[in-house]
Amino acid sequence: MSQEKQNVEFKKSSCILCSVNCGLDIQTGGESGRELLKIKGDRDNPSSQGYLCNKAARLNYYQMGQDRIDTPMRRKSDGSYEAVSWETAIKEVAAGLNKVKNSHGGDKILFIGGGGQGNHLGGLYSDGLQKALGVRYRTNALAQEKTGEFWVSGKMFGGGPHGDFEHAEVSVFLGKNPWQTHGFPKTRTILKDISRDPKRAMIVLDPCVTDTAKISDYHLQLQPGTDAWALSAMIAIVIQEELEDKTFLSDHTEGFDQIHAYFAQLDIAEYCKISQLDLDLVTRATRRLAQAKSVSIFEDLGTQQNINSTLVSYLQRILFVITGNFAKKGTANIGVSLLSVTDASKGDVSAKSTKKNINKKVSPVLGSKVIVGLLPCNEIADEILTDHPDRFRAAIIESSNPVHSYADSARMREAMQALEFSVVIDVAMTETANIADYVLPAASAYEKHECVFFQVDFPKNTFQLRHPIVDKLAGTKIEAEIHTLLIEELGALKPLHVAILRTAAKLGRRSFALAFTALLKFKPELMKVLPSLLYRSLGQTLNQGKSASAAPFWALCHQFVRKNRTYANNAGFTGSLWQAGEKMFETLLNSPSGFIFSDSGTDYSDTWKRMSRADKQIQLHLPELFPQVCNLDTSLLACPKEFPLILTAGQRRGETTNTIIRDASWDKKNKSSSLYIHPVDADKLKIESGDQVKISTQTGSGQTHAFVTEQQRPGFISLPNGLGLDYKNSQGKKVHIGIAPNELTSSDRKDFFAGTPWHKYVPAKIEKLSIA
Ligand SMILES: Nc1nc2c(c(=O)[nH]1)N[C@H]1C(S)=C(S)[C@@H](COP(=O)(O)OP(=O)(O)OC[C@H]3O[C@@H](n4cnc5c(=O)[nH]c(N)nc54)[C@H](O)[C@@H]3O)O[C@H]1N2
Ligand SMILES: Nc1nc2c(c(=O)[nH]1)N[C@H]1C(S)=C(S)[C@@H](COP(=O)(O)OP(=O)(O)OC[C@H]3O[C@@H](n4cnc5c(=O)[nH]c(N)nc54)[C@H](O)[C@@H]3O)O[C@H]1N2
Ligand code: SF4
Ligand SMILES: [Mo]
Repeated sequence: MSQEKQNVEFKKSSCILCSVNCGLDIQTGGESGRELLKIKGDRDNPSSQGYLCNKAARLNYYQMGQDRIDTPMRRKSDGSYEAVSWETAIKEVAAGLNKVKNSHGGDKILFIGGGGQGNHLGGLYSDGLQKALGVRYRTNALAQEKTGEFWVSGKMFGGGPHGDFEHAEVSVFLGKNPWQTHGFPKTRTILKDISRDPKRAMIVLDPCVTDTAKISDYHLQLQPGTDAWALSAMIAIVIQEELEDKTFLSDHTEGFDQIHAYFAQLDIAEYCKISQLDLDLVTRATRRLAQAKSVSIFEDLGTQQNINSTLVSYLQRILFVITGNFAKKGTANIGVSLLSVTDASKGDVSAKSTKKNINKKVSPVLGSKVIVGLLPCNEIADEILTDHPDRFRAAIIESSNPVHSYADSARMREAMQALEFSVVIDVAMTETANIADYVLPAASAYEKHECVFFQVDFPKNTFQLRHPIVDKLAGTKIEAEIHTLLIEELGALKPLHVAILRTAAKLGRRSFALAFTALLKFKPELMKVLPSLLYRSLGQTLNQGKSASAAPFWALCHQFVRKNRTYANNAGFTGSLWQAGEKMFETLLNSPSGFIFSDSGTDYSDTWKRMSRADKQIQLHLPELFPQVCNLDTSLLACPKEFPLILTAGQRRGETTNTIIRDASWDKKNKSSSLYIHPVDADKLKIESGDQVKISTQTGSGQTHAFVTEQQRPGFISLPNGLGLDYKNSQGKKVHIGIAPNELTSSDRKDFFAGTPWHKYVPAKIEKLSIA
């Protein structure tokens, strides 16, 4: 048998390329033993049940990427990097951060990131590092898409409800192309089911004829940026035709009277005209929705990164609430999580400080809203590039590539350079790493225990603690170890306390629990670095220390059982609180395909209990937003004369994966980087598919090839997300393919409320380049 064959084995893991994290069965091996050779869907995964999409097959380009880093690096004064030992790197990074803390305060250190689509475990540990440093401000990608939605959901429901597309009679996709971008388990299977079933319907609001729109029943192919008008018209149709659910409204909502008068007099035909939609089509779609037993709506980047994004989040919720689509099967319900992603990134912004800005939860320089603990990420450069005394002086960046993913890359590079200190923790030499003072190499998602905290389903919620399936790339460390080393170097975790708990852990879990409780009572400040304390102590007893990084789940499982005893019981975690918590923790450790940790049974009305609002009444009138709803401003839609086209800077396509897979060697014909343009615009500019074009915006310009397609709308062009990376391909050659979308975007085109950017509405022009 060849060496290669001997190394071959299938192991359970999951895909890290989008938020649904399909379970995978992966055959590992190859020369190094560290390759992901064959990738299948894992039927044992309780959430994805064997489902996967085309992108998972490319994960080896992530795992074996030539850009992987295998040693800590320090930047020299000439901008190049030198390898340094881990010992040196930890000492110098801790000293660099401490220096900023001592001279300007820990609140001048910004934390960016926290695990992207697939790796949230490091986030638990970085939380300890932040607390040890007194970091107060954080941001990550959620704060350029979902913060407006989170704010509205919080105000209206006191919780974050999600649609149930598997059971909904009518599914609505609003600026969302789930066929390509997923967003809920087994997406394509469910979309196919809906489209085949004559009793169900799909409504899509999208300017493009996407793969989702193609299989929909009602495609409202609106003018870009006009969703607020289209949704207002739909609400007005419900109200003017008296299709609202009156019983639901009187039993469960407040504020209907306050919004009723406005929609009752709204000129529906005029609003449809602004959206360039056929009144009859909008009316039919709205009646179908209003008369359905259950409706679920999914909004995503098409509206969240567009004009009026927070207002659209509000309007779509008004639409499903007035039609009674909440807390029932097939409608919006509130799931439970072991730890929510937003809890994990909330931070303690409002704690203790006497400073005015901090108490009001606003950003230090611009005074922008901090929503779910996150600063608007497109304003980060503006929070740094100023002489304001409260500007950020340092940044810790983990599993995020802000120089590529935040608005106006040139300004983000300038901001990075203006910092007194920066450190990037990543698997690859990214555009952001390439400009940091120190780069610390992390083990990949397949080389360590990992998990995600996206658990939004109802009635069952699953959790998967993935196990490492290949050896670590030599020279890398897992995030748990990196953060713990930094915390120890900062003196926030003492060997004595670790030693006490280690001894107790050897005597068994009960003894550990007693010692742990006693120690925390005596030294409450250890709460700040709890994950690292558990990692160093209890962790050493988990699978002979090989599963040490899973130790914080011991506390999380016990906490979950205490707070949600019935749900845990339904999922099989029975007995005393202690027994149920232990059982859950053991199951978590030993279920590499994942397990169901919470089951609400069949009673969807449990969603009411999960609303944090004491009165359990949905708020339909939000005084912060309703005046703007009544005064929608068409002047926002205008483009400057010299930039007459509207660009989507960052469309998801079948091939794109944010910047997680950097090496696009699988794309032999370089199809993924093209600029999509409608034949009407292409004819005017004499452009044919394959022609090189230059695209310019008010911020920057770039070159790529065109692809002429009827999928676009006239006047509306698109570039893919995640392209324009500088990477080494599998042959070790330096490559740059396509345009980095944020070379073309600006940080001042943003939502008035949440600061989310208008990346889907960038005024642009294109020219055909003559072939040299
Ligand atoms: N293949 C693939 N899938 C992914 C990702 C990936 O990189 N590649 N990334 C993941 C991530 S991080 C995210 S956040 C999600 C995003 O998932 P989506 O939001 O579905 O992705 P996009 O393609 O960016 O935008 C969705 C749609 O918005 C439409 N749109 C543009 N302008 C407007 C408008 O004015 N109004 C309306 N109604 N629609 C408009 C576009 O035509 C597009 O079809 O995808 C996830 N899934
Ligand atoms: N113009 C424009 N800009 C956009 C968008 C758009 O549509 N248009 N979309 C936005 C959206 S929705 C999103 S979600 C963001 C995404 O942007 P970011 O949040 O910046 O992240 P990703 O591109 O997903 O890259 C994830 C990073 O994690 C690293 N990584 C992977 N695995 C590990 C690991 O195990 N450990 C560590 N430490 N690092 C790891 C990868 O190398 C990469 O650098 O981009 C946003 N930016
Ligand atoms: S990219 Fe595809 S395989 Fe991977 S998690 Fe998303 S849907 Fe599943
Ligand atoms: Mo995203």
